[in-house]
Amino acid sequence: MADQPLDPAVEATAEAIAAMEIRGAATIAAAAATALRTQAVESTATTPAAFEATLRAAGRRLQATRPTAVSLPNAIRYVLQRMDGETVGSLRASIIESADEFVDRLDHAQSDLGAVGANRLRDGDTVMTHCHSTDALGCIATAVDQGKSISAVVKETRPRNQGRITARELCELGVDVTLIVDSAARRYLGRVDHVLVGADSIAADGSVINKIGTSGLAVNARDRGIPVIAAAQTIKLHPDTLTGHTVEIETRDETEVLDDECRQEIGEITVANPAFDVTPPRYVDAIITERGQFPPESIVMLMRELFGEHVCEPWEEPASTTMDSRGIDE
Ligand code: RI2
Repeated sequence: MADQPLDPAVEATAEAIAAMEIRGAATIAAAAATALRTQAVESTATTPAAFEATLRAAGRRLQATRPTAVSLPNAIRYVLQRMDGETVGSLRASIIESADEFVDRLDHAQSDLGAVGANRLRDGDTVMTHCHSTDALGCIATAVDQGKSISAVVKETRPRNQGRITARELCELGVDVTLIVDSAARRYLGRVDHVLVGADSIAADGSVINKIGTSGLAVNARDRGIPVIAAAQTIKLHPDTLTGHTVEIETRDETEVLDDECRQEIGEITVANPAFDVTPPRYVDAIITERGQFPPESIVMLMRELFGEHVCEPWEEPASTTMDSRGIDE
């Protein structure tokens, strides 16, 4: 069966995710689902098998862009698992419907999660944030909507400084913001009531995989007696960890840390740029999801309920590609 070309929108989305022009776990998930939808709408495949193969190829292209945020494969799984039909038209309709449904569920999940998270925030509280998380900001936005006065100490979050995005968005909400460099965090922990972070993946043991620097912040917060909350929609739950797999930590280009000119001035060194780290569950007080608040150790119950025992990878080619599921030779 000849490969159908991927739609340019899929390629453009994949490149934008890899370059972090599209970033943030939930935003990446929505972009991937939307790209699959576009692939379905624009596909020129004339047989059901060719259409399915192209959608799977699009899924693989999108999935290969960033390895740590499980919202990406979870989004692709949601859409491709629901690809169903006997004709190209009905297959296309099933992808459009499931992609739209996925994006709609994301929006609802974030607002439901925000309502749960806001319950933890009291009028007059100060929150310390790390990186930029739409789920974490959703909690603060809801608390502000409820009339609570919230202040924030916002970590800059080297090397890409996503804390500045957080500072700007919190400012727009009317939150009083103090921006600090990452190394000032311990000094300011004594002035905050909560550490509130997002997540790129949650493992079955309750570990929180989030932007590099989260684990050190959580250890310091525990030492100071400040509760650590991770805001994470259930698309951040990593099903592979139910069967013993670990979460791959993305390593990004060293030029994010040091430009070529600086590097040449310093001399021959190794520059390491891991994008994420793992915070063990003992440093996390609560994981906030759209299904409620969970102690990290009990998140595995929710994962089993949502994913069951068997997690499929619908972007992979079936074992035999010489004949499609209707028994038609390709
Ligand atoms: P939301 C981001 O990763 C941050 O680590 C953030 O905590 C996480 O995604 C979750 O984002 P990156 O894409 O889904 O900036 O809460 O590397 O927006």
